[in-house]
Amino acid sequence: MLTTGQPVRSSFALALLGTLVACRQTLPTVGLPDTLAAVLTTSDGHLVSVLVELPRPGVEPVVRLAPGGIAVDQGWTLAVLATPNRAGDTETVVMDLGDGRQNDLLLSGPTRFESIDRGGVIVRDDAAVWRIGPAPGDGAVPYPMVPRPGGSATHIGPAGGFGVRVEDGRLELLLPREDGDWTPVIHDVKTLIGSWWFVADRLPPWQRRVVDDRFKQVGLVRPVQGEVTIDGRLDEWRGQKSLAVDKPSQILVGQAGWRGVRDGGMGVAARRRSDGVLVLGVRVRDDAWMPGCDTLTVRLPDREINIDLAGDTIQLGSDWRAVIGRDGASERTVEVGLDGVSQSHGVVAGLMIELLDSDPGEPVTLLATAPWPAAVALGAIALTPAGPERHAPQ
Ligand SMILES: [Ca+2]
Ligand SMILES: [Ca+2]
Repeated sequence: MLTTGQPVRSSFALALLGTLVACRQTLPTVGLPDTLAAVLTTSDGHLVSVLVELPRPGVEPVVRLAPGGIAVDQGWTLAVLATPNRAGDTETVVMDLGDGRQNDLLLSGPTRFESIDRGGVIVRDDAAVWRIGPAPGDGAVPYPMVPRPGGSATHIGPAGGFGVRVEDGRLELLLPREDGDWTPVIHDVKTLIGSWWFVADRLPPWQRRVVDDRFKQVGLVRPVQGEVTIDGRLDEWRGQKSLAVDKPSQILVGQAGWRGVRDGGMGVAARRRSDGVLVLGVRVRDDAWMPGCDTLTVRLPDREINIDLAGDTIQLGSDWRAVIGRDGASERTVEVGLDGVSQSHGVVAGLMIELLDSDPGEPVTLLATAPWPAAVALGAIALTPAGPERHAPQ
């Protein structure tokens, strides 16, 4: 139940094989899936959807997350939103994002989500297994076959060997070139509801829009050890890799009005000084500066600061300070010193950096390093080579 689209791809593989035999060519890589979509539940029971651009050797995987369950496969996309209410019931919305059909249903009593396929979502309650489709007004229909919950799924592509599984609370991928080694990508996972492999460039335009509108990239700011003077000048950061925030998948609000990297974008890096202070170095690019509106926000789970990019120095208490410099007309250089902020496994938990770009007569654009604070923890394993330390299962 966990793989769909196999017949399509298998017949494609057969057709491709026929062509190869006839032409005596080597196997091309065109047509191999380059993206994984998965819907999963987290350890705290939330439905979360993930897109992973398959990691290549030496290149970090790009992980994008969306709240709720969104199944994306070559040719169809289905969304499931499930909200438990106080009575212990679950308000469920199943949407076919291709034709706009939407089915709202209240599922009474404890409900477990088992899988998603083109026809809808499969759920289980105390009594039975049910299918809920996207047609408005349709109820839950008894589902004859009991799907296997979670576990691993393997996709037979033209080269074979793709796999996805949940192991010890981690979503892991198997890729053909990795000699049987599973790559962990997401942390804090309870169950795998469904997974699909596809070629992103071959998505129809409407599906591409769904992907770009709903799935947002998770980026981690990883501090390195080093000294830095908080003066708004980024000279000493030269040579340090920064996290670029300048792509549509990093725009949380106002994607339609964003006109590219010159309109608004930033690069973020971090250092941990020997005195323990965490320093962020941020280079912001904008085509029009709006005093009081263009704002850099540093967000941590228990605190946030808003930095007006038209200012020069902002002191917040005795422990946090920001200094803003200028580099030509279109760039601001910001250094932010944060005392008392800890990190583990090379990552500051829940750290998000946002840029609010406001231009005269235009709607605002909000770019961010991650879609929501908890997403940083979920995606942390993908972006730190060793991943968080995990205890053996009890
Ligand atoms: Ca400096
Ligand atoms: Ca702008």
